[in-house]
Amino acid sequence: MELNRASLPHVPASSRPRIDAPAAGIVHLGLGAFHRAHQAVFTEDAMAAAGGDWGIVGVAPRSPQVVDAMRAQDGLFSVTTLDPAGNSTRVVGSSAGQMRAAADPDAVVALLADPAIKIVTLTVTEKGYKLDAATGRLLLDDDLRADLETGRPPQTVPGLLIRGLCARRKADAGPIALASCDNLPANGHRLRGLIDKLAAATAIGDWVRESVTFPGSMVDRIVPATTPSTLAEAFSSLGVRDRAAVSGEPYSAWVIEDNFPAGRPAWERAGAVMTGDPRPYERLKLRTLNGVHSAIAYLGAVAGRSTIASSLEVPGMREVVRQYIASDVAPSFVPPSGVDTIAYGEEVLTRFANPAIEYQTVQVAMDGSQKMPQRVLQTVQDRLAAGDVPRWGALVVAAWMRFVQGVSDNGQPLPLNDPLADRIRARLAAAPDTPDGVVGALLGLDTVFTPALAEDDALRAVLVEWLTAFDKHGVEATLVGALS
Ligand code: CS2
Repeated sequence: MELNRASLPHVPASSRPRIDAPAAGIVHLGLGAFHRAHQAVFTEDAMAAAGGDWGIVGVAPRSPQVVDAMRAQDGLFSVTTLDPAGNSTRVVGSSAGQMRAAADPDAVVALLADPAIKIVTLTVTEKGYKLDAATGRLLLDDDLRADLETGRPPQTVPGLLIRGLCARRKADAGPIALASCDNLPANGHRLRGLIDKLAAATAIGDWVRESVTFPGSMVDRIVPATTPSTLAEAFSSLGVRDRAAVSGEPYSAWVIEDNFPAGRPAWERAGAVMTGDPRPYERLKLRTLNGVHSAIAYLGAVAGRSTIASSLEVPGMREVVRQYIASDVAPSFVPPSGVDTIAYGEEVLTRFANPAIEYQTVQVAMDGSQKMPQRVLQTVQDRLAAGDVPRWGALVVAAWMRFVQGVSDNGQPLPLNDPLADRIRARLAAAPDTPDGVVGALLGLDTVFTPALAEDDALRAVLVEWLTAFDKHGVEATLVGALS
């Protein structure tokens, strides 16, 4: 039997949705596993506690699979919490429709112009914003230009949003909040910056200033990609088949800037923190959790490990990561009041070590050119500006430089899944195959490294030292040797 509204009586009562089919109030762009295990759950709990028409219409940019699966299941899907003390599975009932942006962009634009829709949330990954990762400035590439300058159905996220906002203004459908839930620094400000810039080229600049807000947020939950074992676990808990099942760790957090001009779900009733300024939390999370995640992913993948938890078992790994947090991450910013970055880092390591979560190193490693700036390079830059050469931060940068060369220490291929893959490969191919050549080639990626980093001789020298050690001894022996 398949999961759908008709089969719900067969699902254990404690796993059934907490609300009935809600009317739509939110459009979510990026219907991936993270959204389903995070915003969809918070929003269901908020509606269960305080009501409201905040059903979510989920828009998948491309992939038809999740849309087809959810449609066949009346929008229902389950989330299994992977807890070493015992898993639990619940069916989430906050969906109010599914769409595919690529197949039907006009329907998405029409929805953005519907007065019932009051919020757009986004999880479109770092690269979806078309920003220069090093500076945060808009990158007007060919795709985005075509969205803006031709009448073609929009194919980029900024193009879709601008088209939707123009339609909304024309329909006089009222104010709306666009809330980025991606791991970008000051994500609300970045989204506002890019929409302002694009809106200025249309006639809606004034309307956007008056009617559109860009609440920022810090989102946090480790949600591995769905695998056959996720589906099997959902089936055994629910007794019905769920093709859209996801799983996640027990921990879940959302800190959101409270700036929703047309109202919002009572997310605080679901455990979210509503605040005037989420940026201190974003910085803490990006530099500590995500920075350390990327560090473990690159070092672990090169050392031949497939998951984050197993990478933590590489000799020297935990200690090196602790040194990175204590010596480079913690001194690089002021944490939110009451938070100790080193203690937060320890909690993060415990979360990463959860044996039930098989988070692949290559999943975290992908899109490094888009992730490294806010996760690691800003930490490095702040340490350099304070007069220190961040040895451990440089180790993480060197690990990325080692990873993008494409072969692990045991000779296995490492996938370079990155929007800059061609540029990275071309630069490496044109440079001498020496640590010095590799460092020089990659520091020349100007949308990754700011001039302050690319031109820093002390940093360059430490990067060359680490790469030399990786080449000579491999990652494992380098980590152990570095601690002695
Ligand atoms: C991870 C994040 O894949 C990645 O890049 O670092 O998705 C991470 O799991 C989440 O940000 C945790 O909140």
